Amino acid sequence: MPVTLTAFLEGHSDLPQSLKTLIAAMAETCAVIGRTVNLSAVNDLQGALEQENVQGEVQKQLDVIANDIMLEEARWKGMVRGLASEEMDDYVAFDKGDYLLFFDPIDGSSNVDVNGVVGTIFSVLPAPQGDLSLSDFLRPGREQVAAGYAAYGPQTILVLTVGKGVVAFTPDADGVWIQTKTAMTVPSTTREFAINMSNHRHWFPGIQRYIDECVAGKDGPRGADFNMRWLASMVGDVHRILTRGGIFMYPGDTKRAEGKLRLMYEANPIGFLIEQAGGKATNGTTRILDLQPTGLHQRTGVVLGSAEEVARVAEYLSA
Ligand code: AHM
Ligand code: MG
Repeated sequence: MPVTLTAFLEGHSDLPQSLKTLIAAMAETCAVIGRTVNLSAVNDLQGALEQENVQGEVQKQLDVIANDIMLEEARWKGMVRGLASEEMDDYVAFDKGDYLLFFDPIDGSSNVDVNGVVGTIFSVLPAPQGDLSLSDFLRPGREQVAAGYAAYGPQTILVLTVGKGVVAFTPDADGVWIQTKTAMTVPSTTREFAINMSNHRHWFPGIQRYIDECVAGKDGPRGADFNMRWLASMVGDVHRILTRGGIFMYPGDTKRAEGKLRLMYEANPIGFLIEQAGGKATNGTTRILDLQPTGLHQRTGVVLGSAEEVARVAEYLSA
């Protein structure tokens, strides 16, 4: 008998009902975004808009549409007291709700027009009492109570943690989310890395050393051949690592010391998932979930995946 998302949540008697309702609403919201992505060519929703987000990045039509879908659903369910999105300048506060919600509505959006994997990433923290101010949102990732992503690839898949391991669900023919993975784990060793190699000349020496040793193969200092994969979609690359291991890096470098990826919308939720699967997630040296945010749209270097390889990168960076 397949386990549905509803049954999975009901089985967690220690989780507050409000968090279960929020996760169920998130799954439905991701299903709507997934269908919108799926139909984006016929509905002429691909391509860029003539506008930039708060971080100076050109927005795709789907970035804005998916953000609107997330806003509508979160408000409608009344579970979320405040939310912040990669695609909005400022946070939004609501009258009631027990949680703060952070999200990247379409991660990897440069992939939309080429039919590559994109996804939605989300992070849930407890909301404080009283009126919200910016400082209420600047909570470290270790305070997350749930996080996950939906990947819209050959299959739509929802990957979730509530702090008790990592599980995944896929919609069946009737749109019911069925559990398709239990206890996803990241092996501690790997022979596969993911990084945008075109940035090699900008990397700090520790990253260059790590990758150069991988590329040197079995005749190099690692004595083993390594494989490389790069989807330009964090959810896609992370999904592979949660499935068969690997290391993913988007480090700070000499061109952009603070890195590219966003702490609150990308690094924290993915870091929580990776740790729950037995891997490590750092900014190169410091645990992602311990970073104290100073701004909603703060960026961070990201090095995550198989624990032994992440530790080796940290060692090289601090040498
Ligand atoms: P986005 O949220 O604007 O799509 O940017 C994040 C994405 C990640 O999914 C991916 O790992 C990275 O940017 C790819 O960057 P690059 O184009 O430099 O390879
Ligand atoms: Mg993103």
